[in-house]
Amino acid sequence: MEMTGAKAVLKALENEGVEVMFGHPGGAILPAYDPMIDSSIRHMLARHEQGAGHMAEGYAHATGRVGVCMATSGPGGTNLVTALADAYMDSIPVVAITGQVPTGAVGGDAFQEADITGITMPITKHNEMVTDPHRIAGAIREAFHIASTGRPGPVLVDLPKDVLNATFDYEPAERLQLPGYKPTTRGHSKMVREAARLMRSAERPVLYVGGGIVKAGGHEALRELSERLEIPVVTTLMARGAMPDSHPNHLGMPGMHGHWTAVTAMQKSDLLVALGSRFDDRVTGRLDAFAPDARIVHVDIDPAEIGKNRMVDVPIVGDCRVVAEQLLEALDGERAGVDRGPWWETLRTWQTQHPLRREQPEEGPLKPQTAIAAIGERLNAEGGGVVVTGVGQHQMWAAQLIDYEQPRSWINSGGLGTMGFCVPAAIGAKAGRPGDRVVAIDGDGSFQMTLQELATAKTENIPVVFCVINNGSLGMVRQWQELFYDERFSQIDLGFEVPDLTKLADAFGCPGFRCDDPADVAATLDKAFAVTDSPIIVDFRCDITEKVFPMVPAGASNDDIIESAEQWYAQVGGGPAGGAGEPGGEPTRSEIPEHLREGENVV
Ligand SMILES: Cc1ncc(C[n+]2csc(CCOP(=O)(O)OP(=O)(O)O)c2C)c(N)n1
Repeated sequence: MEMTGAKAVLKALENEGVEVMFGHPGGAILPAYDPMIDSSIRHMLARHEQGAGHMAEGYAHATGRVGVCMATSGPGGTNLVTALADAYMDSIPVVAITGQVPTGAVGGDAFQEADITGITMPITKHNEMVTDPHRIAGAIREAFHIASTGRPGPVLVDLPKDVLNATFDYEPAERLQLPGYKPTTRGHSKMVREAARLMRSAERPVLYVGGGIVKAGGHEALRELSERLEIPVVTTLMARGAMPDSHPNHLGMPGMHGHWTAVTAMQKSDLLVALGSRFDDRVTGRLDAFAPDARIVHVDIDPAEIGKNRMVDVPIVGDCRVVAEQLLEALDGERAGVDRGPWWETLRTWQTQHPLRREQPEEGPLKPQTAIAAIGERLNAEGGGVVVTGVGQHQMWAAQLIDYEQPRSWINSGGLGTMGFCVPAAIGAKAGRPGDRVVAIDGDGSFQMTLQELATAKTENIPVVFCVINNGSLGMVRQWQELFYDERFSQIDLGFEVPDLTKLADAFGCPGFRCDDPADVAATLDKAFAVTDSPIIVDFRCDITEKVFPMVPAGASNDDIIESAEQWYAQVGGGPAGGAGEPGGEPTRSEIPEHLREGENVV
């Protein structure tokens, strides 16, 4: 069939089952925006390409399908870069389509030319500039296949304008031409048997579960493994929801701001079964002091992950669901292993001795933890939904304090830690799951990085509840400056008033509410959740001085986990100089002991 390259792009996307995509037009991609008018695909017009990229991520994360974003050449493509890097770090399947200057102009510094395949080489799973229209269908087919199979990730297809404009005889891509690309999904049976043997015989095992289990749809097999072998589970920041928080075998989140019991169970374990987790430094703390007595079984679809950070005893390359099912099979009919009673007794004791702590004085100020926990309770009271966050303290509290019962009910930027992720990702999540409640919990700093996408939410009719945990500051940076920089607060004040979030809501045509009194939180959420036909903003004005605990200082060992400000100051001496809402004053702390100092690590 005769058609233009641009039409072929839309046709190829339709053939992949794309229903919605996110983008922003411009000169080089203009030809592809024309046939969109006649296409079944809904295009949502983002206000900034970074927003379009995060929307595609939010959509992919919430649905498990590939998210699609589109941008023009040059600045359009470079604006996508942060979102692509984010998707790469968190293994999110995204296909990005970019326009490019005509092939004859490539390399000549033409207007809006940028070498986007070169720029995104290290942050995409694969990318390609298509120089022949006959290749369009195949390139797009392969992009979807590569993005969604094996370890998922972003793929970029760059389309020069003359290729989009060319008329040619279109044929759909029948066969994939990827001879070298064959992800291994089944684990090696000998390794699986060996892993099963260790899992039966370990005295203090822990299932250390990462985002890979969610991507593989392995949550049911995980639960069965844990129940059958009585092995406790920890779920990383990327895996929240993979094991229900209400399940008694679930110890919560490990890592820098993880539950004390989850962190310590890993430290003291004699066997860690890592399922789709990557021994990230936020989980391991100082690597050479991490889980010193543990043998390691590491299951990952990406062979490059295995042994990357920690020596492995039993490496298993494969899909987490498939391997978990293989493990169940291997364990079938076997005698129960050792008595796990003493291990569970220890864990239960720790759980009672080391609960997450939070306090809320009746008279205020409103604690951010109070607002966040209330949002979670409100959401779970109506049967759950999807929580999306920005990056900072609010993200950690939302991971700690909200119960996640389902996979894909928690979306955040874990690997790259991208402020500005929340607003657009929440829009994408809601676009993919219009029947589910989507609540965005953002920091005032993160919110201000992409708040222009509220316009997209409004005009595309995406009713997300945007809760801003407004502490007037870059809270997480403030926390580090308080703890590690002698309370020398540098460049963290945002102020509570600029922008005035209720007026901002008004400007975007959304309802906006403010709440700064703990007594009003429930009523404010009732009002906010009653709005289902518009995006809505809630400005929770919170105590600026709160800190996220537990905390393993960056570069410290997990054995040095700190549970409260009191414990921190008892160890390092002194106390916080400023009162509530009053940063500053004379630093009173003595030198921080070396093992608790901030390492060469990032906030
Ligand atoms: C794009 C980007 N720039 C800078 C940072 C470093 N950073 C991490 S947390 C944080 C502060 C976040 O402030 P806010 O969004 O208000 O959340 P809070 O910590 O107050 O909850 C900063 C600046 C980052 N993660 N991402």
